[in-house]
Amino acid sequence: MKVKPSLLFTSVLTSLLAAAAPAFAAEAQTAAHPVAAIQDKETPAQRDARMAWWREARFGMFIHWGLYAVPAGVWNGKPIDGVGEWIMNDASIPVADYKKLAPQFNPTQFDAHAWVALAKAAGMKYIVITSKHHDGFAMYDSKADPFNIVQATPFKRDPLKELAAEAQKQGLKFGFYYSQDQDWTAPGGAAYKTGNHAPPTFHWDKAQDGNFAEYLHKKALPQLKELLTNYQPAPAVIWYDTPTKDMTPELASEFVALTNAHPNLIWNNRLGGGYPGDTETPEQHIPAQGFPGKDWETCMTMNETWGYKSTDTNFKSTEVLIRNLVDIASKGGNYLLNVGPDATGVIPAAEAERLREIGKWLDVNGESIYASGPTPFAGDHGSYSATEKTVGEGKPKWVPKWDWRATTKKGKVYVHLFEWPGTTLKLDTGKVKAKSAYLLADPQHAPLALKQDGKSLEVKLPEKPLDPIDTVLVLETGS
Ligand code: JFZ
Repeated sequence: MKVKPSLLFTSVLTSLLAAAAPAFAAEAQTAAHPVAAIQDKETPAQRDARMAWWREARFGMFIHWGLYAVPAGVWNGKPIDGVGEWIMNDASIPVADYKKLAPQFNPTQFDAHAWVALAKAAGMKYIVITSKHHDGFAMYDSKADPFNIVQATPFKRDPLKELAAEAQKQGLKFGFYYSQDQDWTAPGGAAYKTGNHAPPTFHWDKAQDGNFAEYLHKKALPQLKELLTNYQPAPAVIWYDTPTKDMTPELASEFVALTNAHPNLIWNNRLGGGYPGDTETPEQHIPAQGFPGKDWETCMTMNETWGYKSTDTNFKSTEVLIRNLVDIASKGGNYLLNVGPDATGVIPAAEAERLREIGKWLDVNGESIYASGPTPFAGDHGSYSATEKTVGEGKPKWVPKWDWRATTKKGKVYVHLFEWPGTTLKLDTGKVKAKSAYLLADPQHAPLALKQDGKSLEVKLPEKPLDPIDTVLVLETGS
């Protein structure tokens, strides 16, 4: 994984991925992989065709939903630090006790139509939902393992089947997150270290001990096969997570052999075993320069947890969320924004409200986001802090400047004005030559007075922004 130092962020995963996947040339990849992946074999044109919908989508919904929504961040009356879906690990809950949550999980308010309609109202084009997280609980009808929502809960329904059908009905792409490596309730499944859990397994219950390859053969691979074949339409995305060093190239290749049978599938860079997958997955941050020349997707929480936590109300504002979406689009990436439904099956109101507000902005300004290209202007939009450092790594922290961003389409540059410059906007446009200008939120698209003098452009603007968060100025370049 060849990334600029500034893009590195601290985590076990990053270092493991870096160790497992040294920078390699495209031709060398095939040789290094026991099974050549689709990415090793396809032509650039085939890859463009496979990635086309994803590159145009720009905005997706991540859903973390599982048994952990029942304790919702509290165990034995004590609030547990950390993200909600990690409660089993963070509170060292024995396997047998965790499994007792299943009979308590009855999300009768779950409404696939409403969830998909909300994603659609938000302007999202795809959904990725946890089919099994690190706790090993399958949120679908799995014949491969009985610890699942159909067999182990009073709910008995397969919400993923309902969501897949709804997504198709409402025209959204649909995919599965699957924790292929960590599994804290299946013998042999891996566990990342938290607290005082001891190496080499970091298990906290003997019931977790076993053989990793056997776990893969008995549970993870059969479940992946179910997910790839039992759903109509077949999933558009498989989102792997947290590989460990136990995921050798040989073991990872067994996953690749399964996904290779699905030539339209897109999968991320978290399988392990040195397979780069299709997409870079920066988490909880937006890299300063994006990943030029690569497909990438920032995944992010709306508050500070992925899985529902009753105590976490620290929600980002709609303004921050819209600016993040624009910032990401201006660097050519996608935004996979998370919701954490509760144990009754409801997406928290604070999350739904923000999503609807983003959707209202996109209703007017979506043209500047969907299928857009990155900024035509040079330079990173921000600076490295002289005082603040990244956590753990100690590198200067990237501090974005939130004044404006730009996205592009053929013949157009969209200047997203976060800070209203007053009645005159001056821009150093370099090679970009504007022939005319208007505001996207102006239904008349009335032309704005404009003066271009070499590299510098001056546009006359109204006194007030048309949108308090982001008013989009369209520059028509004619080419
Ligand atoms: C992983 C999961 O452990 C987490 O529960 C959630 O599903 C999230 C989307 O993915 O968490 C990670 C993965 C990678 C890093 C940090 C947390 N990382 O690279 O810093």
